[in-house]
Order: sequence, then structure tokens, then C-alpha cells
Amino acid sequence: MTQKTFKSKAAKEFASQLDVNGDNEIDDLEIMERKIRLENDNAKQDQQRYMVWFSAVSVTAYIAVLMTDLVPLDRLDHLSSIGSTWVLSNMGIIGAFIASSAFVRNGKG
Ligand SMILES: [Ca+2]
Repeated sequence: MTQKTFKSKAAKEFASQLDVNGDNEIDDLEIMERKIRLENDNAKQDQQRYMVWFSAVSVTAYIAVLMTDLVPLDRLDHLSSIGSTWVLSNMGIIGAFIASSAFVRNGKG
């Protein structure tokens, strides 16, 4: 096995992050752990995007259905209290996602 050299400081820092146990060697287990961690982070971010899309689409559909004649006026009172909670909680999910994305993008997270 040949010794690898790193030309840039960023590459050296990245390699030092891969060396989890600090023995100055990057073995297969450390690379596999990094790969699994990246795959898990990617899956988690996909899940968050799906959740936000579901929230946005479901709130839009809820409001659209309320605007039609599908819901009789006498049933609207029953739906208004749970509907406002539904809309506000979903808007909270969307807002939290947007805020956390901006926070991470700005390099603070
Ligand atoms: Ca190591």
C-alpha cells in the first residue's frame, strides 16, 4: 500500500475527519462508517422533504375542498376548529423546515 499525500489543507482536514480513532490510518471500517452516515443523512433529508411536501399539499387540498360545495355549511363549524389546528401545525412544519434549511445553508448548523 502506498502512502497518500494531500496537496490542500482542506483535503488533509477531510482525511483527518475520516480517521475516527486517531491512529493516522483510514481503514475500511472508517470509510464504511462514513458512507453509512452519509446515506443515513441523505435518507433523513429526503424524509424531511417528503414530510414538508405532504404538509404543503394536504393544507392546500384541505383549503381547496373547503372552498367547494363538497362540505355542507352545517358541517363547516365542526371542521373549523380541527382545521385551523391542522393548517397551523402544518405551516409550522413548513416554516421550521425552511428556517432550518436557511440556517444550515448559511454555515451555522
Ligand atoms: Ca483510523
